[in-house]
Amino acid sequence: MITLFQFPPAFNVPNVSPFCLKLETFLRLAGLEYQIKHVMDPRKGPKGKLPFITLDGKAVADTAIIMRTLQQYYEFDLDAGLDARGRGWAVSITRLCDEHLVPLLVYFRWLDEQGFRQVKDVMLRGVPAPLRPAVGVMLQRKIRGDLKGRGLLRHSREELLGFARDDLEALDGMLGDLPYFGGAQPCSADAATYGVLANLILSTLETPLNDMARSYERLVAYCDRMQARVWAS
Ligand SMILES: N[C@@H](CCC(=O)N[C@@H](CS)C(=O)NCC(=O)O)C(=O)O
Repeated sequence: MITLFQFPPAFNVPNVSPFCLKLETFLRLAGLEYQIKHVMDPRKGPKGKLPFITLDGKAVADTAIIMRTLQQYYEFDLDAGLDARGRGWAVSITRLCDEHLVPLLVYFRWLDEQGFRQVKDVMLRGVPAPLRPAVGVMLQRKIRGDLKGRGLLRHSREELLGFARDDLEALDGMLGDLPYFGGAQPCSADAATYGVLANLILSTLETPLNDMARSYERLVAYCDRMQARVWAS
């Protein structure tokens, strides 16, 4: 039995965390049964991050490792329909989302004033109200450290938006007129792209990055298509 430990839904998307949404989308695409346990504190995970799963009682962390573990355990391959080039694209698209576009999303949620105003109460709802301002500052300090470590905070807000535009242009171009990043059928990269794009396009959050993502008509249509296919029930 798979138990998925993740944040609860918020902002009109099944998960406010692109990584949690990526993994649950993968589970649904694979047709695997799972139960969910909501957690608000990533430090409860074996690697200090969410999501993580338990598979027959054993904890596994990190979406890439979880996806690989499940594919080996249940003997399937979500990318079976892809040739070597397609597999290469799938890894590249996933890395673009996980390692670049998601950190930009984090910046515009947590460190940019407009985003932080909207996320702080929702994301800190598990924290007693009097402690929320101090915990908010603590989280912002941690996130600033993480994004500084990635080199992102050496750039101005406008330059970060420029990087985000490059990422969205790349995704829009790679999708082209295909229904999914996997082609006629979704592949593993669709889990990663939906995880972050739904959080930019379908989420009720208003940030300059969310606005920018919503200006890509094909990506908006893609999110609607994925939502109808994977999340309708
Ligand atoms: N590489 C990890 C990233 C997971 C991740 O960064 N999760 C975020 C939530 S979206 C988290 O738990 N952050 C807490 C932290 O970094 O301390 C994966 O693919 O699962």
